[in-house]
Parts: sequence; structure tokens; C-alpha cells
Amino acid sequence: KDKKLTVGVTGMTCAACSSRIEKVLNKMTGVEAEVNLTTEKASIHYDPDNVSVDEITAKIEHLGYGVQVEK
Ligand code: 9UX
Repeated sequence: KDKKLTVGVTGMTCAACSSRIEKVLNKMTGVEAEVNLTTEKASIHYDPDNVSVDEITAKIEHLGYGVQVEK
């Protein structure tokens, strides 16, 4: 199963920020993520059998960034 999720990410100030988040997210089982520094958004494909939205957003927060799940 593949679900799509777009979240706003605040607090990224350089390209290393976005690639850092991307790397961490892509290490999660069932997650494929692309983080855009300019738009401050993360485009995420995830398998709800493996991972929850809360687990994904918690990872980003623990790295020190702000997250808003778009509805
Ligand atoms: Mo760039 Mo981001 O020096 O946490 S990596 S600001």
C-alpha cells in the first residue's frame, strides 16, 4: 500500500537541513521522502502497514524542525 502525505517543514535554513531530513526519513521502513528547502515542504510516500503519520512527523520534530501536516 502506498499513501501520500505532504507536510510543511519550518526551520530549514540550508540545503544540508533538507538532505538531513530526507536521509532520516528514507531510512524508515516503508517511507520514501523528498524534502524541498525552497517550498518548505516534504513530499512523502508511505506504507501505513509499516509506519504511521505520527511516527514520520515525530522524526522530523526530533531533528529540531517544525512540522505541519496538510489537510
Ligand atoms: Mo545548515 Mo540546517 O549549516 O540544521 S544543516 S542550517
